[in-house]
Amino acid sequence: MPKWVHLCLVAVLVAIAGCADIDWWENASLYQIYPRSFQDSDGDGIGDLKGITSRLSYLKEIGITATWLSPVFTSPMSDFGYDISNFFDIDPIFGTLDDFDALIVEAKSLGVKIILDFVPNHSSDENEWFDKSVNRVDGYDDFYVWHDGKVNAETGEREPPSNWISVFGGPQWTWHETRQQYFLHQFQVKQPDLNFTNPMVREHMLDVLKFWLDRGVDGFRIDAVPHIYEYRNADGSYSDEPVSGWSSNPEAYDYHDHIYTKDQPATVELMYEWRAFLDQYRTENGGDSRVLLAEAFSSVETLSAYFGNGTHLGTQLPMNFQLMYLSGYSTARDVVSSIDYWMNTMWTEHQTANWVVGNHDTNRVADRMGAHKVDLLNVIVSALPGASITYYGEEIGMSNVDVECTGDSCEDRDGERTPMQWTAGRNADFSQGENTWLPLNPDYERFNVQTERGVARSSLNIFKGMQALKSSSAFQSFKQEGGFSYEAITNQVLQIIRTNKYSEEYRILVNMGNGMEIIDGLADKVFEYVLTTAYSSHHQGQTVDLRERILLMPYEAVVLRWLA
Ligand SMILES: *[C@@H]1O[C@H](CO)[C@@H](O)[C@H](O)[C@H]1NC(C)=O
Ligand SMILES: *[C@@H]1O[C@H](CO)[C@@H](O)[C@H](O)[C@H]1NC(C)=O
Ligand SMILES: *[C@@H]1O[C@H](CO)[C@@H](O)[C@H](O)[C@H]1NC(C)=O
Ligand SMILES: CC(=O)N[C@H]1CO[C@H](CO)[C@@H](O)[C@@H]1O
Ligand SMILES: [Ca+2]
Ligand SMILES: [Ca+2]
Repeated sequence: MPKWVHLCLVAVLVAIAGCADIDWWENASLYQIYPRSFQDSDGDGIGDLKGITSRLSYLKEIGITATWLSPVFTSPMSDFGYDISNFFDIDPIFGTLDDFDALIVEAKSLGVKIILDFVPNHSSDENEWFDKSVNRVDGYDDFYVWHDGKVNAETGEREPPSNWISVFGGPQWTWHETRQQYFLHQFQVKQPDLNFTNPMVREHMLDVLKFWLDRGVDGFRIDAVPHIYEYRNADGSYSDEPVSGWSSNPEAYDYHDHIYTKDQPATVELMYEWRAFLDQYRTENGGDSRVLLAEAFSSVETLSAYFGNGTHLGTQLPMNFQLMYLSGYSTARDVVSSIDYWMNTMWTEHQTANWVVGNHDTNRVADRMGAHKVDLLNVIVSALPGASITYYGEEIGMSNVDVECTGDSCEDRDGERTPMQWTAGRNADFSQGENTWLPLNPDYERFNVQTERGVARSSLNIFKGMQALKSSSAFQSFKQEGGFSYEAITNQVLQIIRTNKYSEEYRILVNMGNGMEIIDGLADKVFEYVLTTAYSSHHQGQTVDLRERILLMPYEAVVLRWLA
């Protein structure tokens, strides 16, 4: 049985505002830019803000509502900007505050929203706050998580307060000679954790949010949300975390079950606090809703609490990574399970959905699932209700590069961070310089924006076609009359149906498998092909009688329409 979800009914019960009103983020097409790799404007081989500004019209072209930028703040770049030394400024690598203001002006004139990456889980150890805390400057004493450690009863030696292991491996506690205490760092040593139970820390963070809101940003993507709080015993000591059984390496993060350092209940309250702050800001300053995206690799139940609990609103977009766990072997039934995992909880409780396709920490779809499935995933996320979140380059089918790791400036996540492929020209037009900070994928002469604009069923044109459908009346109506359904009609064929009150009906069929599929008697109507992918033997405008049969080629996706 298909899973039909009639939304108007639910929405009417929930919101007096009525089911026709949806806020911009509810069905947004979001796009993540990794600033080092999007566009270089000054020839140093590293992408920057001026570069992004010069490419914003491209986002408009492909139907993007809002883009979120990985960190551009001042940083010693020990973790590529996820270690912030000044939350109130732009790193010179990326430009200046003036460049940022110019970016906002251009974005506003194009109608593309800008979301900034916000990294509250820690600061850089080169941040002046840390320096003040080390030296116990009045008010900053408790800004970070300090502890004397404990004394080993047998040896009499000093030991860290607990056995906690950092996300990148090795102890979470490091001794600080000057202050003569341990400090906590859930990530690198150069990333000391802030003490979020300290109201002054929270106030400083709200100052940061306000600073960027005043400069015109539309929201924030909050990094590493589950790691914000740690559990401390009433007597100020810390308990050891139990062995998880998932790893045999005692130095590895997975060696422990993180019951004291992840998903602490106070995290949810912090999300409510920030949401209230953004809503208040909007009340005072007008404009569209400001949004929070939360990066949280947590259970859907935890994400549900982030979204809100009935009395409090939280992050509008707790990011849904389910589709990122699919592999090359995933069948249509697997896709349905991934969709179910979210819909059964988040849609049922909050009528909200978002679908992340990729990010800067995970292999690209072409590598995770295979190059022939890039378009399939792009079709699926646009066909599902809610917001889609695309990592730059996925719309043209970019793939990972085997980056050879030499020196300390590269790491294993570089493969999916290579420069954006704009044209078949030198450096793919990413940079006019001699070298680029990471090598370009040698396939850029084939997979690039300019070339793909001219190829009828290129990844780019399929992406654009799906964006156009997503914003069309049938796809907008997901909270109005009508609804949508999804099911695996065979082991390998996924069907998504979208209908609206104008009696339009769309059927999206996706063949995840490498075999041809023939489906008999799927519906009692004749449909028209409105979009077909590269492996398809049919073209836009042709019709198919679903009372008889439809044939799907391996890895083919089609969008069919029936008009009463
Ligand atoms: C965090 O700061 C508060 C002061 O606001 C203090 O009571 C608490 O002990 C500090 N926590 C840690 C772990 O240092
Ligand atoms: C929602 O969360 C807040 C803050 O934790 C809490 O005070 C409130 O009671 C919760 N409401 C419900 C309905 O659970
Ligand atoms: C979201 O829906 C609105 C209408 O409610 C529509 O105008 C807009 O284009 C849709 N956004 C996207 C990205 O599809
Ligand atoms: C979940 C996670 O690891 N999030 C971020 C928190 O901070 C580290 C270190 O800066 C980042 O690398 C992570 O992306
Ligand atoms: Ca540059
Ligand atoms: Ca923390």
